[in-house]
Amino acid sequence: MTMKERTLLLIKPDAVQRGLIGDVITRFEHKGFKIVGMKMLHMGKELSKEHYAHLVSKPFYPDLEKFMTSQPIVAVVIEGKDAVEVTRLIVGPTNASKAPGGTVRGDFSNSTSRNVIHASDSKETAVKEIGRFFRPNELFEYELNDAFLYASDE
Ligand code: IDP
Ligand code: MG
Repeated sequence: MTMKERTLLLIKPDAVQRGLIGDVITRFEHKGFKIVGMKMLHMGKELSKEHYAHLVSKPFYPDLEKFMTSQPIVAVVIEGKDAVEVTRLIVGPTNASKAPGGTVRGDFSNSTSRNVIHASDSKETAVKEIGRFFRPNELFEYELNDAFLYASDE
């Protein structure tokens, strides 16, 4: 069943440092998703431990936390048809070295740990993760339309 959904993206420090914020967001706009929330923030250690709770016991966690808290990130909520599943397809597999061309990770990274972007992995996770990064009044309801293209310049 197709559904209007929201999901969370995090543009990771490597992408921010490399000047890829716009390129990454463009992929989702061109696919037809609507941006309904967006902010730059510094992820603290506590937030990292909460966000990556499923990975805290892994040997690579200390490096992941150091990386994710090292520089600002950009959090984006997008909305559209089957947003969670379709977004994961656009993002590509975790190991960017193996990610197909055409995916964000396949096109912009060659690393598992510095893989440009996070995307929620299920509808339930998406709801939790959006609530972790955004207050309700930081998310917006609006219609996309082309009326501005016809605005009078007089
Ligand atoms: P995902 O980002 O594709 O959902 P997760 O398994 O949830 O993948 O892992 C979260 C993040 O942790 C990855 O995007 C990557 O940055 C990092 N990570 C996952 N597995 C490894 C690993 O084996 N080595 C180093 N970093 C990893
Ligand atoms: Mg994940």
